[in-house]
Amino acid sequence: MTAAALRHDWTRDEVVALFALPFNELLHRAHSVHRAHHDPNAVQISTLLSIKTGGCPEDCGYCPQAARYHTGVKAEKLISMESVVARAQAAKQAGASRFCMGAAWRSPKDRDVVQVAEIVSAVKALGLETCATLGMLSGEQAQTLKQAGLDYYNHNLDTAPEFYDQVIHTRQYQDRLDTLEQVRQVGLKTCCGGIVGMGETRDQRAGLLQTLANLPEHPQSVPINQLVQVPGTPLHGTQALDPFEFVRTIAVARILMPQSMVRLSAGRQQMDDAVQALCFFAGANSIFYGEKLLTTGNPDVEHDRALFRRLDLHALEVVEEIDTVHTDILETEAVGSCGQSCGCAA
Ligand code: SAM
Ligand code: DTB
Ligand code: SF4
Repeated sequence: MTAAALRHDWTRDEVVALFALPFNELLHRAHSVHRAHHDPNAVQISTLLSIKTGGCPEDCGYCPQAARYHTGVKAEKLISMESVVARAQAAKQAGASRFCMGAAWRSPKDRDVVQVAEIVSAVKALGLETCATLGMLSGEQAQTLKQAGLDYYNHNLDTAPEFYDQVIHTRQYQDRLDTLEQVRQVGLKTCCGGIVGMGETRDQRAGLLQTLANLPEHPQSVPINQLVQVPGTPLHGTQALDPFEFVRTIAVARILMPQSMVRLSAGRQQMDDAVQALCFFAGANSIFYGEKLLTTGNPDVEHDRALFRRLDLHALEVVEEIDTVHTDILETEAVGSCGQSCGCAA
């Protein structure tokens, strides 16, 4: 399959029809799109750190960091630049190419953004790509972060517009779209996706992906999270999603946003290795790597290394828009951009 033109005019019916394809047909189509745009054996590695944990005033029904739910997460202040840099250094040594910093804010104060901007510059100086997720931003705040060297801003739409008010009541869908617009305006790349397994219908899963694909630009990174059910949150006890429906969601995301990195995000610890393998076949090409997400667990590093070996996957390092392969950490072969282990410099 050759690379197709990017579309921003998907109808709900078209997206629902993709979900409804026979499973093997859907995976074949998604994998064909994947191969036309990406090395099918390369997976980008991001490490996540919570730089300001808990005590959030929002009421997101899935989130252990909302102050109003009794989840056992202790509210903490913004951590020091030294601690972040030490964790970023360790992440780089462990093989991560991107370091993502998350803060449990509804929207940061200007003085918070100044502090985070200093942290971003220090992490960037280590040679890592930087990503931050701090809540809603003004245009000026986005500009401050851009100038500090931030590469990506993560701000998820989380679900379909029509399901949003069943999950979150303290802000509107439009607020999320507005922040994404500010972020794009200053030239930051967007990392934007959502959560599945929150009790939404298939039509609503299609609605999330339709909205993401119809944004003015496809988000460069699309994190697809499976709800991590945390006791004390309103969504704890929601009926779990059929794993094959999760794989379908990844496949449809790949078809709709062919050039984006589709990240198999939260929920991997609860996911069977075989399901993860299907997700990589269906077009997922990015993961969070490291034992913790923000407050919940992620697979052990050793487990992920073994999974990469079993599936012959290698870590992708992105250097100045040119994809190269990270060879030293995850015990992979050097691969030229021709996609083969032939030792060529292509
Ligand atoms: N406070 C900021 C915000 O909401 O944009 C940034 C941090 S927030 C924790 C980042 C994202 O984590 C959320 O948008 C949501 O998609 C994801 N998330 C939070 N709790 C989750 C859970 N229990 N399971 C899966 N994803 C979750
Ligand atoms: C995203 O889409 N998933 C990450 C990251 N962006 C910030 C967060 C997942 C959080 C899972 C729950 C927790 O660990 O607190
Ligand atoms: Fe706060 Fe973000 Fe959690 Fe919502 S998802 S409660 S905004 S930390």
